[in-house]
Amino acid sequence: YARRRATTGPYADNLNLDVLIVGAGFGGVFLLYSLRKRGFNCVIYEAGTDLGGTWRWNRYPGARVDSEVPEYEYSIPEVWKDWTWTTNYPNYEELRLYFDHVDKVLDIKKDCAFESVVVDAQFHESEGKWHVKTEDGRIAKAKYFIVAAGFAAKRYIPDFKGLDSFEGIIHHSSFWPEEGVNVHGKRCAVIGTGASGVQIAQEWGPQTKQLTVFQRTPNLAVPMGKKPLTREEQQNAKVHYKRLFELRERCFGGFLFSFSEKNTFDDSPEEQEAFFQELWDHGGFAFWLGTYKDNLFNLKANRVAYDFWARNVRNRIGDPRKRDLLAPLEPPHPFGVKRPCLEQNYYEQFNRPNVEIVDIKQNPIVEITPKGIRTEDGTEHEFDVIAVATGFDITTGGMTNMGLRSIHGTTLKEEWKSAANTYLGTTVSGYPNMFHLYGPHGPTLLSNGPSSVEVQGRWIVDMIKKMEREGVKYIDPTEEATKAWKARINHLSDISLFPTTKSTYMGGSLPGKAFEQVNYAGGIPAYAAEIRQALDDWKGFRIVK
Ligand code: N01
Repeated sequence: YARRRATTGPYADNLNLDVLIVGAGFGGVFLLYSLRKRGFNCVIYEAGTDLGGTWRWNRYPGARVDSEVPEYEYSIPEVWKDWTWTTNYPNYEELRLYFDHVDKVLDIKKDCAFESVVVDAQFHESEGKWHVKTEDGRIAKAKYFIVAAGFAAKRYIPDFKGLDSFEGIIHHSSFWPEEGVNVHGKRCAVIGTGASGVQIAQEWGPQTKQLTVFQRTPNLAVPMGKKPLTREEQQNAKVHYKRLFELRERCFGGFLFSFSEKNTFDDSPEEQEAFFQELWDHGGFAFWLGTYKDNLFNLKANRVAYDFWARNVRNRIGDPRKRDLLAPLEPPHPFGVKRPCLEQNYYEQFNRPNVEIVDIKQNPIVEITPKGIRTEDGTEHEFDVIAVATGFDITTGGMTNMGLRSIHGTTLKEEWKSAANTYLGTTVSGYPNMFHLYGPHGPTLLSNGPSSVEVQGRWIVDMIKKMEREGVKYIDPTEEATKAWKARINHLSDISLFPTTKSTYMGGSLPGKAFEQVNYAGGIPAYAAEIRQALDDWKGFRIVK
């Protein structure tokens, strides 16, 4: 507490800043580095205890990134030139070491106040400054306020009856104990089969006495293709890095591949099979974001991809009942409208005698009991450890839960109850000089994080530079521009198959949350071009000097 009440430095009360950033993950760190370099006085407020954002919180067993080296890192040469990964898909521990390296090179932490949870923030028009309050009562003022809280800042735990009565160990995937949980010889459960649940199950299968996966919807997971990387290979590849980092911003999802130029039925069935096999063997998201360009638009075409997926996965599962639950012949939803998880040997886990699956769509969880989980059919499944991998108040939750108040006195939480509204996926009307990134209405969940963050981050830096150059006190996006952007977000989604399915793209699992697209679905290159336009002529902004 004494440290937080310092008179100078990032923990000081009454800080007066150019820029206050919330979040010390990929986005916040990039902005601190970029703005500080240009002479702005910036501080990061971070709820956690170190850099790394999602990789500090998501330390559940098996947590591993789903973008391949070197997609998932900064394009900053000082950072990549001396950094070496051990594998092409690093785990959370290695990503934390990466952030230690980033700090060593860019000296980030000296301007970070950790364990600083923002509870109230409002822009004061007369002063032209944000007043931001933390949980422990500190106040900071800043001309610019940047929310870089990420898409997974607010975890979602279903309101299961009896949740507190469980006598064993129970944790949400994004709040796993730092010291881990010993599951050897234990009876364990995983609730949820998103990327977190799949990764936990894959890790626990070989370790536990008994593992039960509670599945509501099958995850249409695809092979990760994880392999070790040597220092030499990476050194050799680094001559191409500059070009690769430019290339990733020209690819739809900010990965190093884009959709094919072809539609599915441009190819014969034999050619389709060969193409899918090539993507499958490549591993990673190639089978999703490197496939035929009509896959996410044409249900008939999508079915061809689904059938290839199901054939390949079903071959890996011995038990017919488990096979039908994990990879049904009829698609639970079109392939790729929910983000597929990258797996290594997820499906093989279900060939182990100790691994079971319960279909909670047919037989829902009715309560958590002192001994375990009771399902509708009356069975009480007994456990020592339960992992709740039920996701987040996805994408919008970070912004709606930090006490943001508009200049009209309304709260963002109330305003966004029925629908999120932004302009360009970086600003919100009524919240002048506030920018957000890797959140609502950006490419976010449809993209590789660092690519999105750098595109949006550079735009924010350029906007702030332009404002300073032109002596602007504040900017506020207009209602009209906001409506037009919302229409654009909806249009890009409505022409695709995304609205067919409830998913993290369409607002997520949280009961009562609006069913609507919360990502820009037109891809990173189109997004970058659209937001650039507003820099030329202030299009869509009210300007106050
Ligand atoms: O969460 P999710 P996540 N009762 O929302 C189920 C990314 N990520 O933490 O599909 C029972 O995806 C829900 O079922 P359903 C990831 O890509 C990336 O896994 O709604 N079950 C679903 O199975 C994603 O964008 C990485 O029917 C309930 C699961 O819980 C985001 O983070 C690793 C339920 C939630 O899945 C979140 O992923 C981890 C209920 N009441 C995460 N409510 C990598 O980089 C929900 N579910 C590898």
